[in-house]
Amino acid sequence: MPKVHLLDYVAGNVRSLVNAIEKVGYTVEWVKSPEDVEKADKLILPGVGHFGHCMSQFSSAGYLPAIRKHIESGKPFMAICVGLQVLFEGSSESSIPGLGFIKGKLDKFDNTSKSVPHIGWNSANTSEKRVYGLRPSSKYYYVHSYKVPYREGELESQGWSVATARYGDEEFVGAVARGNILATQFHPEKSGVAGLRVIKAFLDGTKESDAHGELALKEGLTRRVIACLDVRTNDQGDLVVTKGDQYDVREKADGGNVRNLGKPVEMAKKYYEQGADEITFLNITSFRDCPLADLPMLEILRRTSETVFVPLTIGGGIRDTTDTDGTKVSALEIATMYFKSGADKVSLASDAVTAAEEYYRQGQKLFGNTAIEQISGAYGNQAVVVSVDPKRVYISKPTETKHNTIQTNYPGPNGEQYCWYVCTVKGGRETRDMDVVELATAVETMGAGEIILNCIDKDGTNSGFDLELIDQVKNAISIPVIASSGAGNPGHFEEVFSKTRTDAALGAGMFHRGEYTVKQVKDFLGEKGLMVRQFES
Ligand code: 1PR
Repeated sequence: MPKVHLLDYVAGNVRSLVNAIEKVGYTVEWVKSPEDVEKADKLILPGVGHFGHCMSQFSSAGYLPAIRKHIESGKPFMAICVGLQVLFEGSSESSIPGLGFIKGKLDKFDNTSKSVPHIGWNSANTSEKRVYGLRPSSKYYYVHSYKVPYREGELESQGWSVATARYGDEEFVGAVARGNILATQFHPEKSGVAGLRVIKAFLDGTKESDAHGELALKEGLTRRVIACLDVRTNDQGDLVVTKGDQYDVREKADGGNVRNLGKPVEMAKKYYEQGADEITFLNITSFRDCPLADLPMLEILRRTSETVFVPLTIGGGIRDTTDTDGTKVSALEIATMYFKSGADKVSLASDAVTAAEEYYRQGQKLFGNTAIEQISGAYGNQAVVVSVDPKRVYISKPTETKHNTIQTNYPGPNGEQYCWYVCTVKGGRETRDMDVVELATAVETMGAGEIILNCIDKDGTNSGFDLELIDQVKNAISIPVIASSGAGNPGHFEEVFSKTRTDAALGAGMFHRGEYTVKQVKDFLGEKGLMVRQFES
């Protein structure tokens, strides 16, 4: 098989990129030192995390002259995400200058009217020719807070072909190509078949093809539909996808066995092929008493990332831990194991609540020692999700509590008109004196990039999402929120997208029980005029 060289300078999920390259018929050779760059014919620069961190990693390892030489020699060069960003002159994210191959600077998305980071599937519109297999009708997976603003004609006058995307009212650069260079702000390795096509076109050297008269669509971000798999070992010791009713995963009949809905890797693939925009795995029992290196979720991620080319999130048990042999292992080290196995994001729940309690105890000061700060510092905010497990506490009037309350249209058992949402830990088994607004704002400050907003009252009820909860949290933070718990039919997805400002919506039981497919949900959203990405085969 023909070879491509990949620069091994970043932490993060490079496994998916390797899998994607292999999928299109190439093998990967790692570049581990500047000398190795000379051996490369085709070179790919992956990128995650912070602009300045990325540039300083480069220069301290002595890569800059070697990369410059490779590019100037005219050999094929591809850069992804932060890889694209460092080709520019600089970014407001850092005072360290970029490589300056392309004129222009990055700035941050405006978060006054939309969530930042920009996470999800968006366009890469090219105006005339189809560049490296990019199609105006396809969607690509983006995850970033900083962007190159698009100003018509500016890059084109320097000879670049430009693909653009729109987020809110901001138009930005999705990809650029010129001569031997292709750089994408989106992650082609996470963009399903559309992304694989771009990687293949680059590796095959197919720079341009006709656009076949497709219209360049100007719309932006699609509605993200996520399939969530709660995973645990059942009483027979098998790893199964399960699903609780208000977090109770044991059958009412059938001897109280753990509900077994299928095998994690197979089900993830099925949802990918139905068009799921992301897959989330929650390890709901954290597999106690197992050496960390053997964590079954590592194997699940490795296998899933071979066939599933959309973002994978893993949650459960991400906290400072003592291994079975007594070795202390930090949450950051556990997260690193997951990223290396194919995860794009890690999700923290109980540990986030403990960290938030400490944050308030210390007078809302940060010391850099929480798992959220450490993981987001190393891998970027976009890699850290906090999964929140709240439940309703009803009260007659707001003065009964110091917590953030709402007036509810669904009164409590004694006709209470108000409620607040208490945070829980350990899968809902313990409550804490903290409300969901306090938790969400604290973890946003610590560097979380996204919230999975579960709701214990709604979980497994098939009665729709808790719109009041989602409104309360959306009004408090500006990072993206994934609505979770209660989805029972496609109409519930339409409802949450049209009545709240949620950034994504997640379903579990209705998919696992085979009541609806992800495709049916997306078709329904499409019929209702909401933009979705459809699976490309
Ligand atoms: O505390 O960091 O070890 O993380 C544990 C993780 O496991 C948390 O994210 C927590 O939400 C999850 N978890 C723990 N126990 C359970 C349980 O069900 N017994 N599952 C559990 C949470 C909630 C959702 C679910 C939606 C949608 N599952 O993710 O998939 O509610 O369900 P639906 O569409 O069928 O209504 P840590």
